[in-house]
Formats: sequence, C-alpha cells, structure tokens
Amino acid sequence: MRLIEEVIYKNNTTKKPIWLMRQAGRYLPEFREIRKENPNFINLCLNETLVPKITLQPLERFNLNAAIIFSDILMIPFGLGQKVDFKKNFGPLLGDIKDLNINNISNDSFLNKLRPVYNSMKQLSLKLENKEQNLIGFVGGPWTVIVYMLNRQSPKKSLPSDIINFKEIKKLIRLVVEYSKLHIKNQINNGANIIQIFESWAGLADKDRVGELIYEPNTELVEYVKSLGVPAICFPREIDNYFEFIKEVNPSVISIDYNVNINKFAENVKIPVQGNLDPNILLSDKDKLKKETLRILNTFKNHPHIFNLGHGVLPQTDPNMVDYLVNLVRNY
Ligand code: 1CP
Repeated sequence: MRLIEEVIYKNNTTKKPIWLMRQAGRYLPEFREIRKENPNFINLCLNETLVPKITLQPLERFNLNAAIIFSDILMIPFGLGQKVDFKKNFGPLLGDIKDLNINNISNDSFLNKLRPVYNSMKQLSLKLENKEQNLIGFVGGPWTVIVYMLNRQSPKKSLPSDIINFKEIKKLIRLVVEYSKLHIKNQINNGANIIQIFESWAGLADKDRVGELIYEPNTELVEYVKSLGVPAICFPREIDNYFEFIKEVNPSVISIDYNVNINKFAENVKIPVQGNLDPNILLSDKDKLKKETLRILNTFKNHPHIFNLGHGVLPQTDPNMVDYLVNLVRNY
C-alpha cells in the first residue's frame, strides 16, 4: 500500500504524504520549453509522448508522493464536441454552446476524442507500477465544467445573470455527470488509483441551489468512484460550508482551500484532510514558508492528512521553494 492510501484507508497520522495541485506546469523551465514548441494546449494534452513526460517532470525533481496526469478539466467539453482554445495570457476560450449538437454525442465519439489521454495514463501506470507514488486521475466538478461551457471563459469573481437563469442547467449537469463517469472509468481502467474532483467554482453557486448544483452531482461522482474501488478526493473550492459538503457528499478525502481556518477544522471532521498552504507563501522566503508549513503540519498532527496547497502552484514560483517545501514535509 502506498503512503497516500495508508492515510486514507488506515488513518495513518504519523506519515505526511505530499503532492501539489498544478505540480506540472508553467513554473518549471522544462515544461515551458515543451510548451513553447506546442502552442496548441489541447493537442499537447492529447500527445502520448509528451503527456507522460510532463506528468513525471515534477517527480524527477521533488520527493513527491503522487503524480497527477497532465490534462485539463476542459477535456470534457472538448470530448463533447465544444470548441476549446487556450489563449496566451488570457486562459481558456470556448465556442458557443449553441453549436454543440447533442445528437452527435455518443460514448464512442467521446472516447475516440479522448483515447490519447487513456493511452498516456496506461503508460504512466506502467512506469509507476513498482514505485511508491500514486497516480491521480481527475475530472472537474460538473458545476465548474458547465460554468466554463456557458461562460466560455474564466468567470473570475462572478457570473452573468443569463447563466444563473439558464433554463436547461439541470439537463446540462446530467450530460456532464454522465460523461464525467465515462472519463473516470477509463482513467481508472488505465491505471489511475485516486480520482480528484476539482469543483473550483463551488463558491459561485447560488446558495439556495447548492444542493442541486453541487452536492447532488458531486455525491453521484463520489459514489461512482468508490464503486470502482478507488478513493475520491473532493476540492469544492470556497464552498460556503465545508462541513455540510462533507456530510452530504461523503468523499474519501476533503481538499480545503487556503481561506479555510484550520484551527477548528480537524476536530470537526472525521475524514482525511488535504491542503491547504497558500500558494502565495511559495513566493515569499524560506523562513515564512517553514513557519507556515509547520503550523499546518502541527495542526493536523493527529489527523490523517495529505499535505497540499490550497490552490494550484503559481507560474512565478521558484522550483527551489517547492523543493524546500517537499523536503520539510517528508522529513517532518
Ligand atoms: O501553459 C499554459 O498556458 C497552460 C496552463 C494550464 C496548465 C498547466 C492549463 C490551462 N491547464 C493546465 C493543466 C492542469 N489543469 C492540470 C494538470 C495537472 C497538475 O499538474 O495539476 C490540472 C489538474 C488542471 C485542472 C484545471 N483546469 C482546473 C481545476 C484546478 C484549479 O486550478 O482550480 C481548472 C479551473 C482548469 C481550467 C484552466 N485550464 C487552464 C487554465 C489556466 C485554467 C484556469 C483558468 C481560470 O482561472 O479560470
């Protein structure tokens, strides 16, 4: 059993595994090198030579406990046939959902588009077979995915009213849930042994509709992941009430954002916790980083805990700071 699984299944509190959201990416010069030659981000995510390579780049540098496949939550809209681009210095840019022809979507059409992701996963699982690292697959939370599908770009802080009032929101959530399950199943069948669900825009869901928009779809995915014998980590970023989320959704692990006050958190939850260092601390200095890292480790000392950030590694992060952090946690 690998370390993260020991924390999840055996409630091990003495060992503190670590991986980082966005651990592969723009803060690594070796990634930027590849990215420069591959301006089309979707094509990069479908490249069966480069995806395993990029996924393993952070593991070659740092003593991490997991690899997370280099991919994106927007591969689901892409698989459904929506246009998805990534513009430099802007982020994702999607086509109009009106152009999406529901009648043309089938399991076969979806799987044919995403097959390279599963082939990359298979290669990675063979490479990690006898290693101590877990292999994490992921999907976006259904709400977060439809926020991009409808808004066509990052919502940043708020959503336009035509999205909030979109009449067919339930139908769209159903579609995304069904294909997320298919995506999860194929990642697990090709070797993913943990699934993380990134509900990054949970904080933007209408408080009165959090049940139908967040809890119900996440519960369905968590139950599905567990039924396939794999743990499900949920990251409902900036959700109003983490305790209610845990009670309603019952994930294997709750991943918390960096705004969560952890002082009272551990004593009020029974499940393992993942998080929650502010990625901005990695931009400061080693003293500050050490102090904050030890505060988090000490707070979760007697609780099953997977060390991680409260959101993704920022592009301007110095890799030496990441190395310092990983060693601090592994030697704790
Ligand atoms: O080089 C570039 O310009 C691309 C930057 C980039 C990268 C490195 C994007 C575009 N996606 C990724 C990879 C990625 N995305 C991973 C890889 C695995 C890892 O190392 O962690 C993962 C897990 C994601 C997941 C993802 N994509 C999320 C959920 C996590 C989060 O950050 O909240 C979201 C919201 C996206 C959408 C997306 N894709 C890319 C960007 C820049 C964004 C965010 C845009 C926004 O702020 O709304």
